[in-house]
Amino acid sequence: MALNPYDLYDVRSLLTEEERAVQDTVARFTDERVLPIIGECFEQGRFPTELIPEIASLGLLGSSLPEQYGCAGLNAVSYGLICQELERGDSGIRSFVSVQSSLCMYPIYAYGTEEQRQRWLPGMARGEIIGCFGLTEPHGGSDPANMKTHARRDGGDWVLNGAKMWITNGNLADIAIVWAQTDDGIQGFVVEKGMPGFAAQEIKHKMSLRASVTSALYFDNVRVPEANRLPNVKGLKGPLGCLTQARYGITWGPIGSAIACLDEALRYSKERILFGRPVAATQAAQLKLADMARRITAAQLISLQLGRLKDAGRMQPTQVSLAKWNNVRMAIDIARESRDLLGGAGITVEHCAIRHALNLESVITYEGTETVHQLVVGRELTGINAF
Ligand code: TGC
Ligand code: FAD
Repeated sequence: MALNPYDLYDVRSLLTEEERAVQDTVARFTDERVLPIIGECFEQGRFPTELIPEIASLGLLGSSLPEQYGCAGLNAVSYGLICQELERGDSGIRSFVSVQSSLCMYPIYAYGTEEQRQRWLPGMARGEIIGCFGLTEPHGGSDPANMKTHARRDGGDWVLNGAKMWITNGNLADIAIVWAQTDDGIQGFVVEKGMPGFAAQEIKHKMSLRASVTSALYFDNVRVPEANRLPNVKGLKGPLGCLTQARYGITWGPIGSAIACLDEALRYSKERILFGRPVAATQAAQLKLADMARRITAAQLISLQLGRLKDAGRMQPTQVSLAKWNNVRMAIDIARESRDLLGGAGITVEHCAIRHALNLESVITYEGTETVHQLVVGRELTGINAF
């Protein structure tokens, strides 16, 4: 029996029935709703907000959180499959879901009070309240410990000053999870759109993640009530704990981009006749295609095992770093190689390879650059901190 070229090790057979159903549902959404419009959205530099209600009704926002907050209560592997199928469409759609789920709903759930959970999570699951996550600052995102944004206690309120840079969903968001230095260490605050002194400015002229909103956030004496402080975490481990959740999903997402690019390269190279035979009949093309399948297979197995560890409560941040590094590197290399196999046709948005390759330039940078993750693994091996 012929093997599935996008799943040579039949990783799907390791999934439960529920996990397969989740994957199929999101795959259908990507095929029917994302792929027909995404090239144009990328060209126009537009995030398709019209998809938000459907994304929400499929249960993709905060999908791992409990049902009592209006969420789907799915396991980590299902969340990974959601990321994979969305990113097969575009990294911008997966980014939207990652930020809402892992970087905004998760900290409210994990670090917030019951009142805060009830106040925000059900509306966020319905897609009626959109969040963004402000950690990175203009002077250097890799080193968030050097945070300049600060919050000063003033009576019953906090007064925030500072700026955040490169914030996904910034101009779409109704609330921002903002991390700020205080006299008592780094703390998280829920800043609401419209609070005086809070402004978001969209970053234009991007060549990557064009179907995603990216913004700078500014805080000029923004008065935030104590009720909007997330009380159950202090220190850098607060935002880093959210990053572990989001990075986990990002290990799966680029598998989707890579599968889309392999699919396109396979189809194109079988149809394109050069020197009297299909490009796919040449040894050079087959080496490239085989290498793509090899790397996708390894990435699928890494993410599935990572997901099983997460569901068993045994996943370690270093394991996430290794997977994020490996899988994004795998996908960006495959996207570039696929673009090459398409020749000149590969430079237009009618084909997906260049769009994925350009998007992955952001994915390899955000949520910890490739270098940051390599150094995390190096520190684990040697016991020496090289940052
Ligand atoms: P260190 O000072 O040693 O540790 C501080 C505390 O944090 C704990 N910790 C973690 N907790 C959970 N998850 C992790 N991954 C953690 N890493 C560390 C640690 O145990 C400690 O706790 P405690 O109790 O002892 O205080 O910090 P470090 O030396 O490990 O960190 C250095 C470094 C470089 C790894 C870290 O600063 C880092 O990861 N930098 C990269 C920053 C980054 O990734 N920013 C991403 C911004 S958000 C984003 O990009 C969203 S894009 C989303 C999209 O569109 O999809
Ligand atoms: P820098 O930290 O200045 O890094 C510059 C270079 O130095 C990199 O190559 C890096 O690998 C290298 N480097 C860093 N440390 C070392 C070292 N010790 N040794 C050797 N080399 C090193 N942030 C948010 O908070 N929220 C968001 O929603 C968000 N969304 C984003 C969306 C997009 C499209 C992009 C591009 C970024 C987003 N980010 C977000 C920011 C992202 O997390 C940062 O860009 C990333 O953490 C890197 O920070 P930086 O851009 O300041 O680069």
